Amino acid sequence: MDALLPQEFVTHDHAADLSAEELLRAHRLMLLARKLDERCWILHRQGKIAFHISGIGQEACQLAAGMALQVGRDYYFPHYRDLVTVLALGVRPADIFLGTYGKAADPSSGGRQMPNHYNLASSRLVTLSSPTTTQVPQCAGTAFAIKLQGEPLVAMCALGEGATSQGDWHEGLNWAGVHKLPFLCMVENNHYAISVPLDKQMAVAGPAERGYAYGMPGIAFDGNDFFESYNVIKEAVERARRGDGPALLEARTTRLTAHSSDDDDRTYRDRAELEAQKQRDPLPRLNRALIQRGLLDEAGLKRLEKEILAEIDHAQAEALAAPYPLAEEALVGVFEAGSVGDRAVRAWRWPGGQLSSLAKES
Ligand SMILES: Cc1ncc(C[n+]2csc(CCOP(=O)(O)OP(=O)(O)O)c2C)c(N)n1
Ligand SMILES: [Mg+2]
Repeated sequence: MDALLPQEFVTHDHAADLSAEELLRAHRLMLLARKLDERCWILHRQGKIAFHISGIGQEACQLAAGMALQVGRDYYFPHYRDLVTVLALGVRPADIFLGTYGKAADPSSGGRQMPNHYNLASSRLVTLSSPTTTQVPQCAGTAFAIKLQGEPLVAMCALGEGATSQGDWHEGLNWAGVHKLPFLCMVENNHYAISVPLDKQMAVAGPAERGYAYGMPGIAFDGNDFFESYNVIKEAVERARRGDGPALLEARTTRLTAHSSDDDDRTYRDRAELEAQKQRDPLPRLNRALIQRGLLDEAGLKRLEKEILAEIDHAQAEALAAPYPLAEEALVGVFEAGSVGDRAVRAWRWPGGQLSSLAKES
């Protein structure tokens, strides 16, 4: 069974419904994510942060997901590359730096997790575990709860194509298909799982072909084209919201960096192939689209870049000035309440999404 093409799935040009303000907001978010991502690479190479994993090249489908969901109502279980999605869902640039620097006010984990494990309770952005694919059955379970409660909501998760080889993917999609859940799975197919290429991962052209086996449409689309991505994702969200069941969305995209700051992709990736992929970079494509629509010009783009860099400087300074977690509170939120060795530990609480005062049991 071949994957569906966007034109076989999309019944309405949803992107045409986006107002000029929404398009400008979307574009600003993509540019902000790109510049923030680039800053993290610089900080890593300067030895100022320990780790970074990048969304560069994958922003169009990620942004489309962030724009298609109802913020604070629908649930999103992110992929670790989803920087622009989480910004669209309300995470602040300063929060990204708080996580990257491992500061106490990091809203994801209070500086205890690796960066990129995004979490914002008030936006129903659910943190991911480091083992890949665990978010898929968690998302299916959430979609099951939504269905039982009869709410007009959806639960969406994202992951890489390599992670679809994990059993969790099968279990989550099968459950969602059997129960016809308001569930969406977006596979960001960047054709590599660290160094392992797609054709060593699966014998089909891409994960979307597997939708048929789970009883849901599998749609392969250009994940580097914001408008096509938005049309497919919005259609799938609306379909799931009205009770017409789950969808498997395969965003064909490009990883334009090494896997992470700790990877040297020159050992396994042909430079000519990478250069060719750069022609598909989603950011210049969205820049051009807005310029063609008369919403932006070259001078306006330069001004926007300057404004965004200043915003990033400000966010970075805020995070840099923030305190680190206290050493004696290192176990809080890591272990369940009780005692660990000779230490008594209290569970982590989330009043209003903020880290609570981390008092020790006496
Ligand atoms: C269960 C598990 N196995 C291995 C890893 C190590 N690991 C982290 S990312 C990754 C590659 C994932 O590739 P893919 O799913 O294609 O996502 P991408 O990084 O390309 O976006 C691996 C093997 C892990 N985190 N969890
Ligand atoms: Mg991949």
